[in-house]
Amino acid sequence: MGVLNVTPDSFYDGCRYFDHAAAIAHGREMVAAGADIVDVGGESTRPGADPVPEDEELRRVLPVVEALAPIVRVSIDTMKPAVATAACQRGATLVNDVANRSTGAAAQAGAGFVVVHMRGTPKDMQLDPRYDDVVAEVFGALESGVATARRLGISEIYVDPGIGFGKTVQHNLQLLRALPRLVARGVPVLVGTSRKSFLGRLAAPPGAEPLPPADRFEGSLATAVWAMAAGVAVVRVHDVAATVQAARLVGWTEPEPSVEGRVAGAGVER
Ligand code: HH2
Repeated sequence: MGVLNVTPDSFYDGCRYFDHAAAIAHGREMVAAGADIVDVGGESTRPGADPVPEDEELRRVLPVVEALAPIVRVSIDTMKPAVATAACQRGATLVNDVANRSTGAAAQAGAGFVVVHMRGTPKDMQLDPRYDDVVAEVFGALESGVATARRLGISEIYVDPGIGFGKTVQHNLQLLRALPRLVARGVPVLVGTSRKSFLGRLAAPPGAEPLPPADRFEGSLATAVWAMAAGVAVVRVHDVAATVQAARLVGWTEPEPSVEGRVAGAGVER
């Protein structure tokens, strides 16, 4: 899943694709690079972000959804049911709402739905996130989100532990370590770590400032590969070409030959 933020203020790609033509061109690039889904968003959910009025969000995303839907599966990244509905009318077939407000809109549209865990709102989620047992609490919340989505008749459902959405570095790491257990619960898992701030903190040398988003590529790829190895169904990334290459290397996107097959083959060649 390639990230396409039609925003002036997203934490990594803000402003780059705020112009519709630039956004559509980048969407096409991601498709050419191997993205199976393009996730179009018109409102940043970075920590501290201010909400965007509905009419402005619609203005940002709808032309982009409409232009890309004929060539790739489009998901709509929104916290507003009305935006989800309008995007589905323009061709989006997956609703990705980190606030889980759009379950009804997704059901009404016959779209798939991503149940995401977020503690609080983007404005306040990183102020002082606390859990007794982050893994148990996140898994529990996802389970009840899935139950709601199923009750409304949605058949294609993903769960996402919401890396960075009301979580400390340690919470994020605990959730990443627990991915195999989340996968084992049977609902396809989607994960987004791409360029997020915990990677900048973890990768910085001791005592140094956290790395900025531009320097978080290696951490993004490493965690995407970890997620693939854990068996997730979808990774949400900014760097599609590199992630697709990594997916091929570990045999994630193609069932045959397996990783073992490739390793064995390489051995024969040597
Ligand atoms: N992360 C972001 C936005 N949407 N959706 C899901 N399901 N999972 C995520 O981890 C996720 C998400 C934040 O990243 P980005 O879109 O790059 O930034 P911004 O919110 O600043 O636009």
